[in-house]
Amino acid sequence: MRIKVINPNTTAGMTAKIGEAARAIAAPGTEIVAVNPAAGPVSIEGHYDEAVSVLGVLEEVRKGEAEGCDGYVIACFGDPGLLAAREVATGPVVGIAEAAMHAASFISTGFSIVTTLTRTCVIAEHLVERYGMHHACRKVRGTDIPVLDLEGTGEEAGEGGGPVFRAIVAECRRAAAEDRCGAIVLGCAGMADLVARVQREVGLPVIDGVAAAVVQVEGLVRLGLGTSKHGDLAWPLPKTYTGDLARFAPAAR
Ligand code: 2AL
Repeated sequence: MRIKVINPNTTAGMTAKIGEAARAIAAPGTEIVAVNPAAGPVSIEGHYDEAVSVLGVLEEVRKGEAEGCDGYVIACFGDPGLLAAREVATGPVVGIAEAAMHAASFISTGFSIVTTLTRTCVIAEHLVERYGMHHACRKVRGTDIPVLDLEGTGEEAGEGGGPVFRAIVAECRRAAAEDRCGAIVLGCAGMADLVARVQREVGLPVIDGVAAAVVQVEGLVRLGLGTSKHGDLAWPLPKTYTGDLARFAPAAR
C-alpha cells in the first residue's frame, strides 16, 4: 500500500520529520511518500496561510492519483482542503486533526488540544465543531510557539529537550491538571517527533495526528474503503478554469 503524506507547508525539514513519524508507525509493506507543495507558505498559522496552502494540497493529491497512491494524509492540524481533496481522490483522505480527535475520543471521554500560536486556536475550535467533538474536547490551548520554532526540538535538542519542548510539556501538564482531560492531542504536525517524550513527561495518553492518520488510512484501505463518489464527494464537475488557475480545471472522467 502506498500512502502519500502531504505537508501543506513548504518547509522541507518539517516534511522530512513528518515522513519519519509516518514511517515509524506504518505497517511493513506500507510505503510512505512524504511531500510538500512546491509553492506556498513556509508555515500555516492562520486562515490566510491555510487558504493559500489548499491549492498545493490539491495539486499533490491530483499527482498522487497518477502515481497510484492508495490513500492520503493531510499533515497540518487545520486539515486544509480536506473535503476538496476527497473530491479528487479515489482512496481515503484523512486529516491529522480529525484522526487525532477521533483516536482521543476512543480512549477518553475528554481531551484537550495543545497547539502553536494562540491565534490558531480558533481553527482547531472550528474543526472540533465540524467533527462533532464539542462534547469531548475540553479545551484548545495555545503555547505561542511559532510553527518553525518546532524545528530542531526533537531528540537533537538533547537532554531536557530545550525551551520549546519544555513549554509544550508545561502546557500539557496544565491541561492535565485543569481541564479534566483523559488525553492530550498535539495540535501541529511539527510536534510529531515529540509525542513519545511528551507522553513520558505528562503521564497521560498523548496523540500525534500524523501517526493516527497513517493508521486510519491503512485501516480504511484494508477494509477496502475509498472516498465515496456518490453525492458531494463525486469527482468535480468538468469545466473551464481561467487565467493562472487553468491547470486546476477538472478533466472529464
Ligand atoms: C500547523 C501544522 O500542523 N503545520 C503548520 O504549518 N501549521 N498547525 C498549527 N496549529 O500551527
